[in-house]
Amino acid sequence: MILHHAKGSCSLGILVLIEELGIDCEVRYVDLPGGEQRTPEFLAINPKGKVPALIRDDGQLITEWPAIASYLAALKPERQLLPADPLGLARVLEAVEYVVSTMHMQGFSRIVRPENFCPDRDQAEHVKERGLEIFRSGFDLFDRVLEDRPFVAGSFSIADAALFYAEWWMVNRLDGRLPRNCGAHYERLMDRAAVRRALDR
Ligand SMILES: N[C@@H](CCC(=O)N[C@@H](CS)C(=O)NCC(=O)O)C(=O)O
Repeated sequence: MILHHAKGSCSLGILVLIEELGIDCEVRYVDLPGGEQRTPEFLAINPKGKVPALIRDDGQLITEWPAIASYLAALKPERQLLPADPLGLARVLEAVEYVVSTMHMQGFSRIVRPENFCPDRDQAEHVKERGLEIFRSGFDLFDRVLEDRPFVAGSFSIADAALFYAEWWMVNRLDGRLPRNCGAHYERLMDRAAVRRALDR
């Protein structure tokens, strides 16, 4: 398998899962600030021009964070990173969707790419502020979830890898202010050997 990955991007969460699951996977780095994702060479790999992009050994491409994470978890069902029971499955997927669709795509994207939301440059600060509000309210929500448990769905799951990449952004790319339980969750993840290996790759 090959993971097309960019350091400091949401594909960090996928790399965490690859390390957690012990999956043999080559990592190919994509230079997002340099615009490599828009080159004909990369678009031939992933026409969406995004990371993460996973290529199976048979050449099939899998895109979209929730789909890649679910696929990887399903390769090692014994690890239960995606619960088998219907309610547990729903809880994990609703958390993943919220991180990816709301916190990332509606919140963080407004902060780093305000021009994608409003072409008027005068409005950029307003768009960024709204993005930060959305991003922060996501952490407030997870902070309540994490009040009585170490991981989003009780035990470690793909939802924790999703929340981790958002927390990593808050700590390393924004002002670092995470509410108490999310801060503890971030430290808990940083203490995991698999997470350290993912960050070192
Ligand atoms: N919906 C996609 C979002 C992926 C995404 O936005 N990736 C960002 C990095 S965090 C990217 O590749 N950005 C490059 C660009 O938009 O030019 C997913 O869930 O995988």
